[in-house]
Amino acid sequence: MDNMVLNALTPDANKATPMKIYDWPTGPYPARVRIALAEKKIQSRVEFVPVNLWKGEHKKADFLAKNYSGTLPVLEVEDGTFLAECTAITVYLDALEGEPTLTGRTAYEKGVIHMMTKQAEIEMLDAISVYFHHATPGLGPDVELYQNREWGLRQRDKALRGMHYFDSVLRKQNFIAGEAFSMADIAVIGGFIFAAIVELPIPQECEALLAWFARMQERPSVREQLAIVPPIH
Ligand code: GTS
Repeated sequence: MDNMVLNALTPDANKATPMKIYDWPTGPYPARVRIALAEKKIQSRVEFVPVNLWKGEHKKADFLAKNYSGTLPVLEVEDGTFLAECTAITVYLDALEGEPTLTGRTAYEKGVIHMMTKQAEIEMLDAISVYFHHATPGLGPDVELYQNREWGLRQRDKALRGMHYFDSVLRKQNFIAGEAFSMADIAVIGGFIFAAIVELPIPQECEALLAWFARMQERPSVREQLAIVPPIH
């Protein structure tokens, strides 16, 4: 095969399209992926594409073609296919390269981290998100086409119970999913970020949870992300 044909067939690393992350930089869910990228030190492999939530760009047809659910973040991998959902994106990024491992090494670690990440979403982060969209002005009348204040307030209370649950977890172990930092810690940090945005204070009696969050802020990945969101109280 002559060189010209060979060159046409061989992927050129310098010409490879970088991965893209469609997100909104200060958003609590995008923060999860940004923290994961910083932990893995692979931010330079990614180009960030802003999608303006406040203008409802995530509900427009061209974005829905990337993610049916119309939520951020979305990862576009080098071959042009899309991955939505923070957990799925983090699993993908974690498998690429680098330390620390965020999604576990053994079968048991992987299972526990997945479970605790899901609980962080159900019991805290997603509940705060529902509170934001239903019981506050949320993204504004053009985007929030249906609101149910009662449902939002119930979810706020659920999130407060979730904070007590994670406090009880952290009274027995140093990290959300055991004795190592993981994707589950990042999901609860997302909850703290959303709590700050909606001005929902973490109950002072959740001492283990607050002490854990102070430890989390010693990590550069977390500090850098918190620097661009409202102060956490
Ligand atoms: N389960 C999804 C995930 O884990 O990725 C939830 C993603 C999500 O709700 N993202 C927010 C969103 O798109 C972004 S942000 O609020 O954190 O900035 N919200 C817009 C909407 O209309 O729900």
